[in-house]
Amino acid sequence: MSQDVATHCPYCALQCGMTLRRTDSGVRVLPRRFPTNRGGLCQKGWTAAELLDHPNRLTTPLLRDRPDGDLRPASWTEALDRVEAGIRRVQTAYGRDAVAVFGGGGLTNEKAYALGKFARVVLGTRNIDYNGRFCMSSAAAAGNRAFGVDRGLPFPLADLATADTLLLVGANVAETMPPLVRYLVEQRQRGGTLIVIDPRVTATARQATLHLQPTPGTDLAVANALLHIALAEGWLDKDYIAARTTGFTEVRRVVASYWPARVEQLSGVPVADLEAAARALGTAERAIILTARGAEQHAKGVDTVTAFINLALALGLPGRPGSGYGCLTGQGNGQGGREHGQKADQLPGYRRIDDPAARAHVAAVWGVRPETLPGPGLSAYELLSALGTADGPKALLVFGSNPVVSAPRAARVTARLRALDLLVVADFVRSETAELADVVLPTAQWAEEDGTMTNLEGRVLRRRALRPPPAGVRTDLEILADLAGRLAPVTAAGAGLRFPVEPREVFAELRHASAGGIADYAGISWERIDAEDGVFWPCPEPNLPGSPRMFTDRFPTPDGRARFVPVEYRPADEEPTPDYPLYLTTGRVLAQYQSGAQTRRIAPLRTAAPGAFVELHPDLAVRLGIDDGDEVRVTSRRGEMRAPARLSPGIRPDTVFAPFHWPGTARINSVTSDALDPVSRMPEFKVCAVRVEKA
Ligand SMILES: Nc1nc2c(c(=O)[nH]1)N[C@H]1C(S)=C(S)[C@@H](COP(=O)(O)OP(=O)(O)OC[C@H]3O[C@@H](n4cnc5c(=O)[nH]c(N)nc54)[C@H](O)[C@@H]3O)O[C@H]1N2
Ligand SMILES: Nc1nc2c(c(=O)[nH]1)N[C@H]1C(S)=C(S)[C@@H](COP(=O)(O)OP(=O)(O)OC[C@H]3O[C@@H](n4cnc5c(=O)[nH]c(N)nc54)[C@H](O)[C@@H]3O)O[C@H]1N2
Ligand code: SF4
Ligand SMILES: [Mo]
Repeated sequence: MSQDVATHCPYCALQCGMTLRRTDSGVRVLPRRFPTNRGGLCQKGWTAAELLDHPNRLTTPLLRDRPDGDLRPASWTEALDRVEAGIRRVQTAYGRDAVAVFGGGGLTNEKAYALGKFARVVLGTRNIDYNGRFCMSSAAAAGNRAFGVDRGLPFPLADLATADTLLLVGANVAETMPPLVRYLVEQRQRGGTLIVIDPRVTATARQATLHLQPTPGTDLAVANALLHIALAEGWLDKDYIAARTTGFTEVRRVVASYWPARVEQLSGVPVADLEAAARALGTAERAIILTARGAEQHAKGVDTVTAFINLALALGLPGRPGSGYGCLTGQGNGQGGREHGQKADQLPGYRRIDDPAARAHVAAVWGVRPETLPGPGLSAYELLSALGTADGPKALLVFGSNPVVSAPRAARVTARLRALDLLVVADFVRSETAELADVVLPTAQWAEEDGTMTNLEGRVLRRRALRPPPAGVRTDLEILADLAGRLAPVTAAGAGLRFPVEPREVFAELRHASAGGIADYAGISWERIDAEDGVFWPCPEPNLPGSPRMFTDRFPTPDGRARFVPVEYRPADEEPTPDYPLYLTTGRVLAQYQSGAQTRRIAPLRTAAPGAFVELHPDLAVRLGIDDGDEVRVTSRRGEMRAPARLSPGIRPDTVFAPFHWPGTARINSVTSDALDPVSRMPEFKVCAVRVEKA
């Protein structure tokens, strides 16, 4: 006997279509054709079901009785009693903002929405933020500034294959979104040019027609140089600039000083390569520029993305067929997770929490008075580093993140988590963050609940349940409803608050809450998603099509035009010194996902990627007396990590690289910088100064 359900992978933003098959011997993954993955899956997708019945799976709440004691199994009543009492105690002693919430971009739209609502109307706290701050916040801020909207790709993924020139900046899609590679192959088979900008010869860079290899943190200068050259050569789209944009004069003035020889000095990219890249972009009929974390996770990430958007606008790309700028979003619901209210400054529908009209609209949907809604709270890293301090939050509820491994300057974050009066973690495994918790609440996995996700194209799609959660496990929506039932009567809003546990009901409410907002889901229904292979937002009316292609005739800014913003290069927050002479950059490998809480538990993935490593150039290794496989220590001003050396001639000799998927002594986030972008508050994960030595 078997039963099938058509759903999507639990991991990244590509949200590959898959079929889950339930048989007597367990759950199997089968590939499924969907417009994005066209039947492809990566190794993480193939093995995703292994966590469903894994021995590490949590099926009972866990409680810690004494700060130095161990976690022990407990009943739900006991666990929720503890959470309720802890929250009340903290609120009474320190006020409502002292209870904070940390969410995740892997949560469904329904859960992200419910979590934001829970924080604002049940807890009454301004302090809610999420791991998306570590992920796409710089591209989001730059997109809002230039286009008046932030949607990862403003066009369907399939457009990539038709671009004459495709530029990938800091994106290693061959490892982070493998099924996407087929579009790159198709693009080159049609005679297209693929340009990759990355300090390493990655699996993606190996496929490129042209690879630019800058020092980490210099992409902004590279982008300004590309625009400088395009301007000098007369490749700009003057009509487009005149008709569809504002602010070009100032950008032209700024890029005038980014002549290629100067940018070669700044970035290490040869003049000839800058010229070749500018020519390929400037003379293409159709060109697409994409950024990902390599360009964005910097203390100047917003300005770096802006520099690439300026280039795209000057070439007249956004809104033209087969052309444009886009950001490759990261987590499964990286896009939707930032639209529905788990960000410190946001209300559902991508509304701003400091906008009186937005507050009035959302308050009406929630049945509360607008003045009871808190204002903007702390951003993710600022929130984590304030925990347990005199003015900071004393209690934290975590849903869908593992900051002990993934936050920058993680030793400090871990110390802050330990200083809390109450740490509650909802998860399905004992993540490194759950290990520190006072209360762990076992929650359902992706194959056990319905919901919607919004993929990297802004396409809202359906996650479908194959089976109910195992006995003892509750869904995140049930947990929030349980807590709301216990705590809501003490809020100003009283008992009239609704916290449905049925995802479909939550989605119906989300549609109302988002109506009229930037990310308008009002016209999207689950039935439509099923019938249309997903619906692209904005979609304000049930009888209107969604919006696969944006900006075709106007931008959602007050005057309908896109905005150029002049941006100047500045060095990384921490440049190498004699004591810390090397650049460190960080990122991902194919077989592990994020903090690794899920994928480190899956045997084939553990075999494929058993542990951290430090990638360094053979010339550098000789200088440091390091052989391939030697245990090395990487030290920054904040801390150290150890892992085996992996020699690679493909990395710059002034730069080392480590993946961030592992905890303990192999945790690279013990080393990374906590410098933040002034606009997005994105941490500078992608560059800091380190020393490397044989351990
Ligand atoms: N296998 C796997 N896939 C994933 C994930 C995962 O954890 N594992 N996570 C998902 C998520 S949430 C995200 S956000 C995406 C991330 O997807 P990507 O952005 O593709 O992943 P990263 O490896 O973080 O960074 C990409 C590249 O940036 C380069 N880089 C480092 N510094 C710089 C720089 O200063 N400039 C430039 N131009 N490049 C630089 C790195 O060498 C790296 O190859 O992946 C998603 N997919
Ligand atoms: N050095 C360095 N650090 C980085 C990055 C980098 O490039 N370099 N990248 C950053 C980026 S882009 C990101 S996105 C972050 C991600 O880092 P994290 O936020 O730590 O992401 P995950 O490892 O996916 O953590 C998700 C946790 O929630 C659990 N979980 C999954 N789904 C659900 C759910 O539906 N409900 C609940 N309650 N729990 C769930 C999982 O088991 C896991 O423990 O890391 C950031 N950290
Ligand atoms: S590319 Fe992303 S969505 Fe597709 S199977 Fe791999 S992890 Fe899953
Ligand atoms: Mo991410």
